[in-house]
Amino acid sequence: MPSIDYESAADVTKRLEQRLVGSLTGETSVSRRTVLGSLGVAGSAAVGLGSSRASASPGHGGDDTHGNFGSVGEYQDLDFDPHEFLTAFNTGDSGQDNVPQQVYEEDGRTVREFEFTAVDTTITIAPGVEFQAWAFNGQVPGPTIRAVEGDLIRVKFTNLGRHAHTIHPHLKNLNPRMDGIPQNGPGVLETGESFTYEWIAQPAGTHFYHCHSLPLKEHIHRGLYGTIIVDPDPERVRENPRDYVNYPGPITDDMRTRFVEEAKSRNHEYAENDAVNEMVMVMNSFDTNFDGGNEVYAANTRAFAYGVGSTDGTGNWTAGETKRPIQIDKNERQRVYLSNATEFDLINSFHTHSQFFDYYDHGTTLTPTRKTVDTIMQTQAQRGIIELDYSDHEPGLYMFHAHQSEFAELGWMSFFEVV
Ligand SMILES: [Cu+2]
Repeated sequence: MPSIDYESAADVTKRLEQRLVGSLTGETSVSRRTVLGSLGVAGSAAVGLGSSRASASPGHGGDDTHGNFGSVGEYQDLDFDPHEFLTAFNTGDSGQDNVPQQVYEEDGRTVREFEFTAVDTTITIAPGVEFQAWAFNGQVPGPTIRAVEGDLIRVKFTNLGRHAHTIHPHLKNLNPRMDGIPQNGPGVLETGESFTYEWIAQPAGTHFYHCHSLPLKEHIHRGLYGTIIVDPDPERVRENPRDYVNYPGPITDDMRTRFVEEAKSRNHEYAENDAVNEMVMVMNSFDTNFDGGNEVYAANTRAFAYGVGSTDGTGNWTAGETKRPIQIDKNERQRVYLSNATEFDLINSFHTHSQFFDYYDHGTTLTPTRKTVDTIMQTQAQRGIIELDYSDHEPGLYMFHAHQSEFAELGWMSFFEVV
């Protein structure tokens, strides 16, 4: 048997997506069991896709199941691109067009200022499948904020949604007014209200922000969350190396030098960081029928967005193709900032095929908290850094996905394309 090739990878992506989309668009009250449990039910539900075919055959086997797929093969809403989002860091200096931002000095401190709005909007979570979301700057996940340890992050927030919202950051925050909960500071912001949050970027690591209005799970599940990356300051690392490692022994000069180098590789203002391919993945989920359980899972919102679509097999993707693996250079160090924004399920996970990786829990240490593992799990709001080395691997497709296997079948399945 050949190892996984483009055609079979595209086929498995297509089949899973077809089954998921078919069930969701055909049955308003579809449960995840419907998708996972019975292909027969999924097949009959596919009648609702807008096709006149009354007998869409059940999932596996028959080639004709694929012929019906073209109408929903592309995402309709192209405003949000999971592939662009993957590497979109808003630093104040540069970032996304829909995130007004600037960087300046104030009282000897670097300020990174961002304008956030909360809006009610419709997002696309699978081809032809929409979800009524509440979203920061119109997108789910919200924009990724990136600062350097010790900077001031200033977020001018205006609520343009129909519900009351806040922004609560998972940072070490010394001022209760800035905690973004209903009980402190400005409390919840009603429609049309504004508040400027100010947070010191600390500690270094991968962090999370989300709306903290009640009911909390609904405000998070609807889409009001995102990632804050705090780059370590190499000079602070040189002075206080112990703050960045779980290591009780003596710190030698060699170790100190190594930690400083590692910090530079994490800091977007240093050339050492250019050598690392950095990505942001937010594991999320959608309860499309609001029954308290998720029907769709994804990394960065769109089910199977990093699966395999049509290609010529050499990494050239058809124009307009929205479903494609994440292409990486095998000689480049790979770093994933991963957070878990999944509601209704206690944990989510990340598993790599044919590969082991280092994991830095919360990203707050410069040495791995787990070394050489192929699966990690994160509870809600937990996050961390995953670092991968594909230099030994042959070029080709390497799958990664949630290893709650249900989540993988319901959208959280992806590939790296190593070139
Ligand atoms: Cu809210």
